[in-house]
Amino acid sequence: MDYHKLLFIGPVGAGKTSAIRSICDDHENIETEAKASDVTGRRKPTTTVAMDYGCLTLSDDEAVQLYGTPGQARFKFMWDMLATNIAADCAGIVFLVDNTRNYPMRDLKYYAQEFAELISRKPVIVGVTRSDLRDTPTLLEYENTLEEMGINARVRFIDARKASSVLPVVEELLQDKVRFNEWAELAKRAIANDAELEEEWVPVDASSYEIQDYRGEEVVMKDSIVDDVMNFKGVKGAALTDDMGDVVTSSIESGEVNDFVGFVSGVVKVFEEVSDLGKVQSVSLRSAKEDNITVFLNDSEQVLGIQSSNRVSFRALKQQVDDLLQWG
Ligand SMILES: Nc1nc2c(ncn2[C@@H]2O[C@H](COP(=O)(O)OP(=O)(O)OP(=O)(O)O)[C@@H](O)[C@H]2O)c(=O)[nH]1
Ligand SMILES: [Mg+2]
Repeated sequence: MDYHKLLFIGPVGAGKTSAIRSICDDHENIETEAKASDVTGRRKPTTTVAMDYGCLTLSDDEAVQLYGTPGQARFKFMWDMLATNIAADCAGIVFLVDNTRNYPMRDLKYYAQEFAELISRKPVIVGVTRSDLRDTPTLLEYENTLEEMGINARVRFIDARKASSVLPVVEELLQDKVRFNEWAELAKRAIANDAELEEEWVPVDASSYEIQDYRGEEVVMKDSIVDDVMNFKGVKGAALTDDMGDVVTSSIESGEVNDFVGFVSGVVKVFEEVSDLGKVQSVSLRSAKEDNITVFLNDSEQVLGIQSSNRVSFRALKQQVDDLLQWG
């Protein structure tokens, strides 16, 4: 049997697990799903903690092994393991992006950077999911962003729940690399399977699948964001302040650090006025020896300060906070 590998990457909830489940043999994939105990759970009941695996048999002597990454940055150790080891010899990458997230282009850039080495030497198709719920950004915007990043990838809208939508992407990535050529037959069977899958996966409690579509409204941080942030690896404390710099809630013991977080909100307003750099989203004080302090500002003029170990990457922290802000 000749095996070909494909790797599915992309942000939380983009549909990596769903896509692998939809096309693998008998939908018998291996998932390492955990009940999403954090804010992800408000959007979907489970999240991948290690990896997804499924096998798609093409013929008696060829099969495709489908690997999926966890989307959450706190399971990042698996990204390396998949990209440099388990799926380093993959035939291509399916890069899924969720069109309903607040900043899909930011997601695209973030995961493109994290998987840059693999992306530079493999064919990539960007599959934009949930376009039935939100049709912007357009494919052209994705194409332009990819071009700016110097990434040569095709972009398609896909529905990760449906084999009939995922299979053409698999075909596009593999057609030159496999002997198998009965894709049309496979697609026909897939359409039949889609109906089966829909029956199988009707959620019992439909409300848990409800999607809060972000359409540019203001994001308001809840007090509980402090507890949520404390679950991030390497975070030692968090403080939420109002636009006057008064602490609303904090898990940071040092009064000076709390004051500093509040102080930043005032300074940033002045900074935005005198510079023409536009809106400041975060300010980070990085230390070579001690903890870092990062202050995130949002449109509601609340301020979230995070004290974290200097080993925590700012980019990973920012991505996690972004995840919280759109689901919190
Ligand atoms: N409406 C709609 N829902 C979709 C589409 N694609 C996927 N979904 C849903 O989006 C959710 C995706 O969840 P998962 O497949 O667990 O996402 P994931 O990328 O594996 O997420 P993590 O493992 O947490 O990183 C599921 O509830 C799917 O049913 C789409 O095109 N439209
Ligand atoms: Mg998953």
